Amino acid sequence: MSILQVDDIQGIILRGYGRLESACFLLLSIARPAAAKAWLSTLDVCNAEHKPGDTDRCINVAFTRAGLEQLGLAEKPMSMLAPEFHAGMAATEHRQRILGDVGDSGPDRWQWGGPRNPEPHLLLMLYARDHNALSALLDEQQAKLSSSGLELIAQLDSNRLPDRKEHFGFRDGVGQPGIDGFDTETSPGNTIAAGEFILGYLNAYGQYTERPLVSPDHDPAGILRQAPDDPTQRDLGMNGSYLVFRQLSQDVAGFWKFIDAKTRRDDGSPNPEARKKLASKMVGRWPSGTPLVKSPDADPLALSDDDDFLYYGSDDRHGFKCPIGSHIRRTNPRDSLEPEPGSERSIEVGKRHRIIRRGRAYGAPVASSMESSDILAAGDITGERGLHFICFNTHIGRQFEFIQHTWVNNPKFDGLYEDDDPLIGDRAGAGSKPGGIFTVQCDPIRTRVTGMPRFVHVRGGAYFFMPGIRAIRFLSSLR
Ligand code: N7H
Repeated sequence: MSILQVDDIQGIILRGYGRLESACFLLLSIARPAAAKAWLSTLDVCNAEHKPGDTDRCINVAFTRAGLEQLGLAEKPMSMLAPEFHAGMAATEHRQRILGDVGDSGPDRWQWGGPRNPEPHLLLMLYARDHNALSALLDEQQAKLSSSGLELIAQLDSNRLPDRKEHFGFRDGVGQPGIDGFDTETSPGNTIAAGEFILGYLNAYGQYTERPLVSPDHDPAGILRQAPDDPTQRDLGMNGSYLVFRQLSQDVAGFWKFIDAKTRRDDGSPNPEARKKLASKMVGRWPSGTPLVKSPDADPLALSDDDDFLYYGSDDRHGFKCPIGSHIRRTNPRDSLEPEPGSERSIEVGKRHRIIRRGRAYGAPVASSMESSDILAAGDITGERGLHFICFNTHIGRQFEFIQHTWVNNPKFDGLYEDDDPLIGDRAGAGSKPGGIFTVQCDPIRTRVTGMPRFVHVRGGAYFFMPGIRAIRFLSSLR
C-alpha cells in the first residue's frame, strides 16, 4: 500500500502525464490578490490519484516567493521555506556561478525570470492529450485570467518530439528515481525516501525537511493536517515540493557539427558511426536510450527504457563502457561515489542528490527524423529550440543545485580535473585550453575531445513552490 497521500499531491510530481502529449506553461503575475484567491479556490487542480491515461487534461499550479507574498502568506511560515527559494534563481552572483548562468546565459539576458523582466508570481501548468485539447484548455483558462486578477507574463509552449526524444536526438526521461513504498515496480536500489521529493515525509536522512508550518489559530477552518513531527502545528508544506524551472536553449546544429568535425576520417569524409558513438559517449546512452554500460559497442534497441544498472556493478569502474564524465554518469553517479565506490554505502550517498525530472521540449526539431545526418544536412535553421527543464525536489541546495554545481559544472569530478558536463556544462571553469574537454576512457589510452563550445544556454528560470491540494485551499482562503 502507498504511504503517500496521493489525493493531496499535485499530479505532475508523481505521474509525469506521459500520455498528455501537449503541454503549455503560463507565467502569471497577481495584480489583484483578492480576485486571484477567488480564482484559485475554484481552480480544478489535478491530484496524483489519476493514473496516466485516466484523464484527458490536467492543471497544476506553483508559486514563487513573491507570489506567496501577494497571496498574503504570513512571515513565519514564509521564513520556513527554503533559502534558495527565498533568494530566487537569478538573484545573486554566487548563485549564477553555482548554476553556470554566466555570459550569454546570465539572468540579465534572460527572456523571463531575470532582473530586467517582470517578476512571475505563479506558474500555471496545462496538460492535454493532443494539440486541439490543449488549445481548448488554454482558451478556457485565458478567458478567466483578466477577471481573476492575473496578468500573463509569458506563455511557454512545448512540443512532443518523436520517440520521447529531446532535440539532440536522444530518448529523454528514462532515468528517474522511484519512491519508497509507492513505486513498487522500480528496483529497490533505485527507490528513495518520499521526503526527498515530497515535503512532510521522512527524507534520506530519516528526517523531515524544514517546511512551512502554521499555528492552528491561523487555520481556523482546519484545512491543513497536523504536522507529523510537531503536533502543535498545522502542515502547510505537507504534500508540496519545490519545482525548478529552467528554459534551456539547445544549439542542435552546433552540437552535431562539432561532433562531426571531431570524428571525420583521415581523408576528411564524414563517419556517421563514429559520430553516433561519440555523441552517445557524451550522453551515456545511445539515441534509442540503451545504456552504454549494458551495451557499449552497438545499440540492440531493446533496452531503451532500461534504468536498472550500476557502474562499478557493471564492471565499469574505469569508464571504458560509459565514460566517467558522460552526462548521465555525472548527474547520477549511482554506485561510483565515495566512500567505498561499488558498495551499498555509495548508492545510499547518491540517494541524497536525486531529482524527479518532468521537462518538456519546445520548438520545432531541426529534422523530423531526429537523425544527425539529416540535422547536418538541414539548410537554413530558424527559431529557437530546447528543453523546458522541470524538476522536483525538497532541498534545492542539496539536490538540484548540488547536481548542477558539484557534478555538472565542476571540472574536478571522480578523478577528472579539467572536464565539465559535455552536454550541458557552462565551460566557465573547465579546461586549460579554450572550450570544454571531454575525456573518453579507453584501454590502453584515453582520448580527449577538446575545444567544445557551450551547447546549452539558459533563457529563463525560477524556483517555485508547488503546494499540496489542501495547502492550495488554505492559500486561497488567506485574508
Ligand atoms: Fe539531462 N539530453 O537530452 O541530452 N539527460 N539533459 N539534465 N539528466 C538525461 O535518463 C539533457 C539536465 C539529468 O539517472 C538523458 O532520461 C538535455 C539538467 C539526470 O542515469 C538525456 C538537457 C539536469 C538524468 C539528457 C539536460 C539533468 C539525465 C538520458 C538540457 C540537472 C538521469 C535519458 C537541455 C541539473 C541520469 C534519461 C540517470 C538524463 C539530456 C539537462 C539531469 C538524453 C538536452 C539541467 C539526473
